[in-house]
Amino acid sequence: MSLLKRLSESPDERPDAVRVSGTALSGVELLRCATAVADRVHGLDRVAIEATPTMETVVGVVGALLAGVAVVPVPADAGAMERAHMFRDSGAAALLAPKGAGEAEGSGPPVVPVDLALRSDRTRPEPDPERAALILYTSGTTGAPKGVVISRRSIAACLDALADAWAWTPDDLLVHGLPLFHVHGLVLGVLGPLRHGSRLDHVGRPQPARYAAAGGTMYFGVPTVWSRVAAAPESARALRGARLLVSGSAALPAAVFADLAELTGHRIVERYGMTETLITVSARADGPRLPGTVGVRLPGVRTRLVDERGGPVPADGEAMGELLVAGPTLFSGYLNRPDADAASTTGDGWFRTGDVATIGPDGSHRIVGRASTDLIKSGGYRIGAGEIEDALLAHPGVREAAVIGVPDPDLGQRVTAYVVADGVTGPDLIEFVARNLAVHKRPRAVHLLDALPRNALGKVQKKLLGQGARRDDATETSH
Ligand code: MCA
Ligand code: AMP
Repeated sequence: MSLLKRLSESPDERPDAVRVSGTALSGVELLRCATAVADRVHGLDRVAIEATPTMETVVGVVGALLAGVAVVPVPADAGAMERAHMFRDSGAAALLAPKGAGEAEGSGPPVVPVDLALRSDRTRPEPDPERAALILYTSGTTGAPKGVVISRRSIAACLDALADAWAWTPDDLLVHGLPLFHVHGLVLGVLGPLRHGSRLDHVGRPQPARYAAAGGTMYFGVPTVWSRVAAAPESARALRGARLLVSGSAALPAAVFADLAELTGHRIVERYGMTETLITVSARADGPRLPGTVGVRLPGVRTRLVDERGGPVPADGEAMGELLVAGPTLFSGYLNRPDADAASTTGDGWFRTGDVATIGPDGSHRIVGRASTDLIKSGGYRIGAGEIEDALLAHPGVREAAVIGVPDPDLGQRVTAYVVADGVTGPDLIEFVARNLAVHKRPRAVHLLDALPRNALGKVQKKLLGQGARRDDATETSH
């Protein structure tokens, strides 16, 4: 079966089958357009793509997938350091970018333009399902982001399991505005509709008014998006006609769940996953949806809890343990990082999520927190404290840096930096990180200290940050 089953086998003739930031194509035309890209990249191993929220990104990704070429999405707001790392580490042979966009400065691979005016009707055999479909860069607690290699088979397994859980059919119109460089927006939000044959309206940015105007049956958002929808009652009420509202990528606050239930008439469906595992647990369209729980295992997925020594923790709904997952949706490994592969798996097929959870006797999962405070979730983005600390330390004025996530009503957590520095201001450092990494990874607040709190062994005591003396006032950004 083709990865993009419906698109490849019975493409939608409706002229607005796929709409991205206002540009619409029928499935038939999308397939022909993407085939022209496939003709250009066929034979390559991997290509990078400028993952802007545009039709060109969708066409480029689909074209590469048709040709069996793995795609490395480059975040639209990625800075110089991050781009250089992704190009070097992935070894991408080409960079797909909208025709006429011109390459951003820096020495990336040769640009292959995606031209929406080109068409091709060539057909090619379905690539081996074990081949890599995507390499997604994602943060760990330390160091530069790692490339998560995701096979075509894993994506197909995840999307089919979600179709079962959410009763996702060609009659649906999926609406969202999530970034196209992560699992949520790209795999679920683009490849999902193309596999299952539903229409897609990607509204560019996940703004409440745009969601309201789109008239979808199914909506995706991260908790920050849903909290903003709940704060815009008129837009929220416009979602009453939908079939399913889905939240994921971070914990949905119970108050947002309750507000949305009142305004939209929908109990939001929560689901849980990771870049490395894709989506593994979800509330079902035909099942209970309880605030604070993320639902039950998807078909084919196994989960269990372990204590700090790897011993079993009972699934009694009370006992907490680290959540391990196994099954057909798991990634193939980290690119060039056998050390990270070994550290993240048990050796017998279980992936260590690093999330602390409970599992009830009814199979319902509750995510309680993370084992490490060094992975921050802000606006649904996963941000490694170590990566931001390294970026801050690359500034010549910075002597020491420690980064934590501070609770934030809008973003879930707010990236907050504590630095010891000379002759540099908080805004300088925020700008420095935004330019070198990605805008969404920038600290939202920088506190300048005389020294970082350390224990007798010299290790920074992050728990004390925020409580200690400050050398001067914090710099808070407007967000
Ligand atoms: C502010 N801006 C700046 C700066 N400061 N630009 C440059 N330099 C600066 N110093 C500008 C930005 O360019 C942008 O402008 C504007 O400020 C807002 O940016 P930001 O604050 O980053 O955005 P936000 O509005 O706060 O974003 C909230 C959001 C976003 C829309 C919810 O966080 C988001 O899209 N999150 C989704 C994350 C996601 O998809 N995660 C899935 C991964 P302008 O507005 O003009 O552009 S998880 C996953 O895939 C798993 C498997 C799962 O479970 O789903
Ligand atoms: P990422 O790889 O960016 O998708 O981040 C994965 C992490 O997001 C997980 O390890 C969880 O910590 C978090 N996450 C995803 N979905 C949920 C959810 N529904 N509730 C709580 N945390 C979530």
